[in-house]
Amino acid sequence: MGHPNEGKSSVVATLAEDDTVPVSPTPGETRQCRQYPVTIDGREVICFVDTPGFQNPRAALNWITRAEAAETVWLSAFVNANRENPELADECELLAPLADGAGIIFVVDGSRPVRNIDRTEMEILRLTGLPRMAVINTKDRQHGEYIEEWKNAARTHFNTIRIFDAHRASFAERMALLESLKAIDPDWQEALQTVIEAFSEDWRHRINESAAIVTELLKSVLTHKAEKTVGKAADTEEAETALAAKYQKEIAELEKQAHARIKKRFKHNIFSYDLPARSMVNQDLFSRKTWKALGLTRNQMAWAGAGIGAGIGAKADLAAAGLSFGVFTALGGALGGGSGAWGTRKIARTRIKGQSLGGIRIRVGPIRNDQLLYVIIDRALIYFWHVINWAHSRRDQPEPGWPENPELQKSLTANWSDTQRTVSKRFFKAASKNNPNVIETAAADFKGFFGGIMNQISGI
Ligand SMILES: Nc1nc2c(ncn2[C@@H]2O[C@H](COP(=O)(O)OP(=O)(O)OP(=O)(O)O)[C@@H](O)[C@H]2O)c(=O)[nH]1
Ligand SMILES: [Mg+2]
Repeated sequence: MGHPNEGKSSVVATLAEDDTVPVSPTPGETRQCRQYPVTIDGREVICFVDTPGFQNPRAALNWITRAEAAETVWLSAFVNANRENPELADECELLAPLADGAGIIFVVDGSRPVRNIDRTEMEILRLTGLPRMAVINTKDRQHGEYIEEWKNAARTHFNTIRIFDAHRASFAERMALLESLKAIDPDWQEALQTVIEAFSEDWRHRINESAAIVTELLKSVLTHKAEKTVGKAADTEEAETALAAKYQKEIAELEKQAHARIKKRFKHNIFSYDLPARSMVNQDLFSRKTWKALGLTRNQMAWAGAGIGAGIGAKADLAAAGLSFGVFTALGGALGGGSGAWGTRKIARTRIKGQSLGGIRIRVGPIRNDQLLYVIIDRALIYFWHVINWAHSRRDQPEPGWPENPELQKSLTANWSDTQRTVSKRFFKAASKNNPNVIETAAADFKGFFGGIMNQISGI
């Protein structure tokens, strides 16, 4: 509840994690009460009600003080008596949920001073006798200078006061708000404890599922390949380039799908962001800049580029493959002779010349180079951080420079300990083998480990 345009709907959207709640800069956006139930595992755990702003609090308070009814009794009397009264119809609409026993979260904008009209609204809410919390929401973060003034004004009217940034609240901050709601009234304790537990359990689930999504992504990347058969030796070079591009596009698509799944798991429908150009997450997965952003040295870069090639064919010659994505050129039956004989691209091409072949099979992937996998992991972690830190009330686009946390501007995997890397390496190695049991065990280990990392990220 609150005055128009203070951020009531934003608080509801953030707490209920519902990005369908209409939030807008136009005062009077919310004209009618609307319920936003939170359902976890098919069970409604709590229901938030978004209300319109007070329109005529003075007239309402006049009526109430004349009404001589005790506490909550006046609420239904007020609503019944004034529904048809145009002067108080809005107040009836917003007070109706209270007549049904709802608790109150009063939202004020801490970046503006307290006015008399606000005191009138607070007085009406005090007279309800219902459990009530004041939430000081600083719409303009540069101007939080009225927070103290608001605290003093709200103290006499509310059981508890919280400063809560509706557009930036993290999961922990949301839970802290519910915790203090819990403390207001003994009758609320048990119900709110259940709500907090349900939210926390669901949060843990989501993190586990996100870890599973990334594990699956890595598994797909580790086994992914693109293949093509060309008829003539002269066509191989062009086909190789096209195939390498196709392969990269497919890997990027796999990654995109995994990110979308994470976003969905955190109930984001409209949130879409473009990170600043310098963020590695925004780089093309295979670009030089991406490798560089990870802090690789030149050598490593060269090796990384060639490494992908190296993975492409067991015998690929690194020198020959150079910095391009190497391509394993398997020759058609006519050449035969076992793969060892024509392992490198160069040899393969020489041999192709002058031979009449049944067809040339070209394959890109599966990769053998861990660097790409670490890039994918880093990007997944950064993406995950964005998703969990974007409040459902926000309708704008992330500003340049976001995230502000410098820890997230660089590679996180680069700082992993040897032990942490070992789990990943074992998984990468296992995934390239053809033994499903080995793969599953290593994947489960990695998933567990990665869930822990995601948990840490969610606290950053
Ligand atoms: N920067 C910032 N803007 C906010 C915050 N909370 C609300 N706003 C903005 O303030 C405007 C009003 O927010 P709403 O949540 O729609 O406010 P309301 O109280 O529901 O408004 P009515 O329904 O019109 O009474 C919107 O443009 C929001 O984006 C906040 O925490 N930070
Ligand atoms: Mg609203």
